[in-house]
Amino acid sequence: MAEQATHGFTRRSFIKGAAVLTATGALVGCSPQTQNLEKAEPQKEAPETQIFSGVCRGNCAGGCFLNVHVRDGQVVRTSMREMPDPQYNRICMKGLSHPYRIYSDERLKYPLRRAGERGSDEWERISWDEALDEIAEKWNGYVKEFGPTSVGLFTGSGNYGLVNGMSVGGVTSRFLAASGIAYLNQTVDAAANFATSRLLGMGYYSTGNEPADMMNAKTILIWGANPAISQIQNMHFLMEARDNGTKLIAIDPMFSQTAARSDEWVPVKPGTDGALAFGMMNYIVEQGWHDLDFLREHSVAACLVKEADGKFLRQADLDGSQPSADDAKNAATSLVMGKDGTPGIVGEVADPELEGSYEVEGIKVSTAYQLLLDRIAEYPVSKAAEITGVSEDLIKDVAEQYARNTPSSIYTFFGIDHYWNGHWSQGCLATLAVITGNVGKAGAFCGFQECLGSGLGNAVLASPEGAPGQAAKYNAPFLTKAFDEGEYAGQPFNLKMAMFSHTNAVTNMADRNDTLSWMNRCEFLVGADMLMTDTMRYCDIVLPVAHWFEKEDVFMSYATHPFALLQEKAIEPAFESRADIDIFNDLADRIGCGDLFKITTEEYLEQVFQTKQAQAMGADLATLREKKAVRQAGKEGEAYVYGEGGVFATTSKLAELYVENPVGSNPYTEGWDLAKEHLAYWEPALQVGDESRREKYPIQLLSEHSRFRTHTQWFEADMLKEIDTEPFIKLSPADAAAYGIAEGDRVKAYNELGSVVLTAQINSGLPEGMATCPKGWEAGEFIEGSFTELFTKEGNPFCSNQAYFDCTVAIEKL
Ligand SMILES: Nc1nc2c(c(=O)[nH]1)N[C@H]1C(S)=C(S)[C@@H](COP(=O)(O)OP(=O)(O)OC[C@H]3O[C@@H](n4cnc5c(=O)[nH]c(N)nc54)[C@H](O)[C@@H]3O)O[C@H]1N2
Ligand SMILES: Nc1nc2c(c(=O)[nH]1)N[C@H]1C(S)=C(S)[C@@H](COP(=O)(O)OP(=O)(O)OC[C@H]3O[C@@H](n4cnc5c(=O)[nH]c(N)nc54)[C@H](O)[C@@H]3O)O[C@H]1N2
Ligand code: SF4
Ligand SMILES: [Mo]
Repeated sequence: MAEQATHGFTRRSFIKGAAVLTATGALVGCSPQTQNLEKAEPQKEAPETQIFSGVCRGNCAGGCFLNVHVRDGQVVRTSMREMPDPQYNRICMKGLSHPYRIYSDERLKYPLRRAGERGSDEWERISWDEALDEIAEKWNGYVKEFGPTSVGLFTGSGNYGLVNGMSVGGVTSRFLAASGIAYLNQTVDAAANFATSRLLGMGYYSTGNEPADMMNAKTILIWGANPAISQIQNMHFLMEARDNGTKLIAIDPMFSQTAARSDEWVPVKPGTDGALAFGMMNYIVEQGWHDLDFLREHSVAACLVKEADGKFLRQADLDGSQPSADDAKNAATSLVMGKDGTPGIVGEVADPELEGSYEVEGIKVSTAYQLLLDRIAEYPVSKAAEITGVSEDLIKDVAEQYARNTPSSIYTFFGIDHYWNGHWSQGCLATLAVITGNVGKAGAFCGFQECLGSGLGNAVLASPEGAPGQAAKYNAPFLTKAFDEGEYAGQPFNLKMAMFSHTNAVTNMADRNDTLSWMNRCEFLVGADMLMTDTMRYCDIVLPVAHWFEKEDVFMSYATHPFALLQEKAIEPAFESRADIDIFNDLADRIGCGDLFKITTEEYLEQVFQTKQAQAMGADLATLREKKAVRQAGKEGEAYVYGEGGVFATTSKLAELYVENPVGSNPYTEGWDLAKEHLAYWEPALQVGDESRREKYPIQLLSEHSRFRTHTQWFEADMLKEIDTEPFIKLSPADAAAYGIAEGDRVKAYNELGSVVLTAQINSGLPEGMATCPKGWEAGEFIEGSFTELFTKEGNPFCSNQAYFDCTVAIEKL
């Protein structure tokens, strides 16, 4: 029986864990936790320290470049490594704590088979062959009997490396494509990009301007983001820009750490940002501060929309023919109205009409811009003020600064995304940017100030030639419904087995009890992780995965810097852990897709550097191996700008503030209401915006991203836990007084879905009716229950997403 220490860290479990370490002898005397200073032999000669290049690559969006210091085959410390452009030199406490992760007692050491009830944490140690054979036997059996949709792979955001990670083109996407099974989609962070991308075309992992470009903006609205905590590497650009005269305006319901460092704070009511953007647009248009040239030349504003079906008018309509399938998808083939009353193709008519409704050969049309103006007219500043709680004067002031003190950027992350109405509000922000021409220029962007989201792996690993591709995509929030109904969005549903890799789904999905309930309806669960997480604890077989420094990789995806970075293999995988790519290679052989899937790290890296994108970077693998860091886009001193010159990556190359063919991500298409999807639109949030719910569950419970963790990652780094001792619920002084709660009291927060007990802190940055709790704590770390029980999985009927912030609870003092 192999013991795994649990993180409900009792002294007994610590001793048990230590005993296992002693028994294996593998790391005794070298890890920060097992070091026994009294007994250590003085070292006669200090062993030589080797330094490897490393990348910190969880989901904090940082991708910091690290030195990994290795002595005698052990990582002894990490330090910041110089980037080719020193503006991007960064490391944080987490980056400095990797040795505590590598040598943590929570590390999974061997393959394990469940030996008690699911979740009971009782295990038996098995060999890799036993584990993989058993997984393959189940897998092959289910696929044979029930077809490929009976096995699913669930991935999260654990590692953005291209070889061993889960970013587009990473090992998990190649495996999905080659094995042809179902993809279990966590549906997280899926509203903001969905909305902005529809208008500006930057893809799911949105590519923004390079972070250094913030220095070029005169005004930055920090809107639904808290970079002081959640993009800490970007914060210095904001601070330097501010020193340089850039006006920083934080739009946030709470006085966040970022708001505290901004010039102005706009306390908006949660979930009402779309209405605020509408109010600003209303005032901007009234004052004539919008950019008519930009709208005409770089957007679909002048395109004529048919009243009958909401589609753009094309020459084919006038000929009585059907537009070709390609034309029907491309706004660039639509007609605009010339000043002489003759329609012509967009881009070919000089100075087309932007406003108005017309009849062209009996067909009633309006310009897209006219439709937008009609929508904007529904939100006079007074109405926006009433909805958002922001005064009329402040709305006008922010609108004026944004539209006139330009170039302006909207720095946003996921603070708006995490509401049920997130994609609508976010679409309003992007529309505001387009109508003022604040996109596609130095200092102007709306979205994430980060670079090259999807990376180069796309072309190579994602889908090997001849691969069947994933058999189905199941969005996690609908799995319980699918089990209940035996079908998923009208298709037969028969999931029997799920594999969890790069995810801590149990702790991170909304409605923890729901996640556990659908997991328990699967007959067989497999997990692959570095650590014994709450998710691994419920699996039937658990596979130990190598830490980031124990496997070679290239990082060129989700980061707040523009560099491709090399992760050298600095040490051997600890215990019996293995690199993801090796695990998936062996599994692929056993389930019969080895021919399609199999690839070595070396082959993969070579293929990446043969792609056109890599060649455009002007670097090959040898150069990356030599320099360890290569710029992917932009130049030093000339930051990369997305959509430069107003040429966007949409099909039409235009900013599509009217979406002709909206396609939702919610698979239940009967809930789609296209009337809400063509243009900027807003309606209130689900729980937070529901006054009657508030009578029973009056307090909004917001999740804070923690400085000490990236989601659940680093929970195992004991050193950080000495600083960040327990998850607190932070209450506003007004609510604390109303409930008689003092700092340090125990508080229960609950709603119809579950409950949690934790310690209170009082925080005067919070408005009445809003509480926050740091996310990423495992159930055993709470006094009782778990914070992630409380969040609804109910998503928007058009855009599937987890609305973590759209949550209200009742609280009581215990
Ligand atoms: N209540 C609430 N819940 C939330 C949120 C919230 O605001 N409130 N926020 C949500 C958001 S924005 C996100 S993005 C999600 C994140 O959810 P997850 O993606 O589940 O986040 P992590 O906790 O980082 O879990 C990643 C797991 O991958 C493992 N891992 C790391 N590296 C590797 C590797 O190389 N190989 C393998 N196989 N595994 C590896 C880690 O040990 C960890 O267990 O959480 C969401 N959950
Ligand atoms: N240290 C650390 N960094 C991280 C992560 C982590 O776990 N730890 N996680 C990473 C991930 S996956 C993500 S998704 C990002 C998230 O990046 P951010 O979105 O920047 O993260 P949050 O800290 O959630 O900040 C959201 C802000 O929006 C505000 N907000 C809440 N509701 C509303 C609203 O209705 N309107 C407006 N205007 N603002 C609102 C909140 O008060 C908060 O200040 O962080 C990434 N970076
Ligand atoms: S956790 Fe994020 S900010 Fe900290 S070192 Fe790692 S990548 Fe950088
Ligand atoms: Mo996220």
